[in-house]
Amino acid sequence: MTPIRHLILILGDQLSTGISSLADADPAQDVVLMCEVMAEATYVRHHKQKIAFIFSAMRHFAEELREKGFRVRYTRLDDGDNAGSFGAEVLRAVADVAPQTIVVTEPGEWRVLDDMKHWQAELRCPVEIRPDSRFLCSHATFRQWAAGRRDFTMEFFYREMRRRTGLLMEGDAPIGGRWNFDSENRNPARPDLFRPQRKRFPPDAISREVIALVAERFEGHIGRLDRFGFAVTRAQAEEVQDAFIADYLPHFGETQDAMLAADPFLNHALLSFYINIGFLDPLAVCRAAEREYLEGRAPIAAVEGFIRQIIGWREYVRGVYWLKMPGYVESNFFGNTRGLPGFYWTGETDMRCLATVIGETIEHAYAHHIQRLMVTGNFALLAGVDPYAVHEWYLEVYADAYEWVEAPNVIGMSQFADGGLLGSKPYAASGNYISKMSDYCETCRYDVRKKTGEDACPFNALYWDFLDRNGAALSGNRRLAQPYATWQRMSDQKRHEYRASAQGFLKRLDAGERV
Ligand code: FAD
Ligand code: DLZ
Ligand code: SF4
Repeated sequence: MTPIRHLILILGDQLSTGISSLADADPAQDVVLMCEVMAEATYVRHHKQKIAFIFSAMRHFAEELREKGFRVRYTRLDDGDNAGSFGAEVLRAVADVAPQTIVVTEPGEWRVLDDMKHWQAELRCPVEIRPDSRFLCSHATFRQWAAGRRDFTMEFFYREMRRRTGLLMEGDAPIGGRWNFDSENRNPARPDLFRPQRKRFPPDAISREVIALVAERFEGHIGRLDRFGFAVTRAQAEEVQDAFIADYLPHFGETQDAMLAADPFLNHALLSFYINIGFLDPLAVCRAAEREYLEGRAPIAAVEGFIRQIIGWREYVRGVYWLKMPGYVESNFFGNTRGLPGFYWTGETDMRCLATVIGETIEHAYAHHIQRLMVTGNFALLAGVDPYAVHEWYLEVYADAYEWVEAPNVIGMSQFADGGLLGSKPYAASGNYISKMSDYCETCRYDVRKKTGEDACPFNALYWDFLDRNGAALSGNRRLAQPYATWQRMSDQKRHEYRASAQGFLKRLDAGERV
């Protein structure tokens, strides 16, 4: 038998045939290794649907590689000799296959890269870790962009990315004369009975087998499995992309910040799962969106808004993650210590907004951006929850969550725990914002118009208490000058009522009472 040249390790979020670890792969000389391992499924207790989605997608991808002629060594979670972690599985494979070199594309999470860096010495086999070329901005380019810069504003990074990709550009100038059309987006919630239903894929035999495995092995994890409808092959993910481009993209911006109890998805793309796992290429998705504008089928505001999320925010948060890790996830600007309220695991709260978003999260392993930011994130921020606990929750419950993208969004954008690297002010808001952008308040047991007292929307007093509590850290922030001036203008009595109302609520929360 010819000796094995490369043992190519492909991780669960590297399911792209164009991935750098496969760039020079030769089925005659190389072996691909894929493994379902307990360490990855439990380092945080991922949502059941997330585990099922990743395992099913991995199994389908292994089939795709086999059809291309590759030898794939695939370890299932329930294989008797499964060694339980990436390192231990690679060790087992090296002993069996004796490759000349182990080849892997750099992982998306710092903890995995840190572990991999020891493999060469531990396994006594050369390990080649290749850059992940699926991202448009390399670590070096981001470091260069960030070097010496005090203002990390995403908008400036985004403009660079527009220039580099040529997306929506006319020479050096942005198409339409502006870089950003956000002012034309973001309308409040409006039901649209004609919005097409989202595509769901009934589980095939592979998914059914995986779902049964997950139900048995991960019973205590959050989430329902009976609603599983994820695309689990590249072809299915492309169907989701095509449906988004045709049916939802033209209205993308309009409802970007809206929330409706009867419609968890509105015009959102539902593509993050597939882009993050490697089924869809981010640049190709953006080119497809750009084509819709160029051929007159979608307005510039919608297409620019969508492209900005991908070549702007997505690339930017990855850059920040690798620039600031390993310390970043420990950031705690406000020194918050409260535990995450129990209702984050059950949705059992009288606050309709939180009950709805958490309920949808349990059902779909998905919530859209503004739900994550302004409902679950906003509440945790106002209540003073330890940002690390908030970070772990987000990493567990969303099927698109990997630390490189989740942590900057949670620690930075949502919890302001990095002290303002990502955002110039905290995304803190009273019930008024949620009331304006959603229909949740209409059926809530709390009254959004009441400011204090037992029946008042808890977000109202918590908002002022948050500003008051963190005055030393925030009152110098120019973007908060107006709310601080309003707080100062209030009578002592009014301020006392807000504080007492917030403290009463937090006391009930800490005592485990239903709130
Ligand atoms: P759309 O709203 O339709 O946006 C289109 C695409 O743009 C997304 O598919 C995604 O690829 C990209 N995108 C949009 N916003 C962001 C962003 N802020 N950061 C990175 N990419 C973005 N996104 C994740 O992929 N994984 C996470 O774990 C994650 N955690 C988040 C936690 C919080 C607190 C917040 C506020 C945001 C988080 N996001 C995360 C970003 C965003 O909410 C999701 O990307 C989006 O909801 C995915 O759904 P969609 O595909 O329907 O996105
Ligand atoms: C998230 C996840 C889970 C739940 N399980 C696996 C697994 O068993 N095998 C695997 O290769 N990848 C898994 N993943 C994705 C990894 O956690 C991800 O590749 C790393 O965190 C690096 O981003
Ligand atoms: Fe949420 Fe307050 Fe509205 Fe109730 S009234 S849904 S708690 S914002």
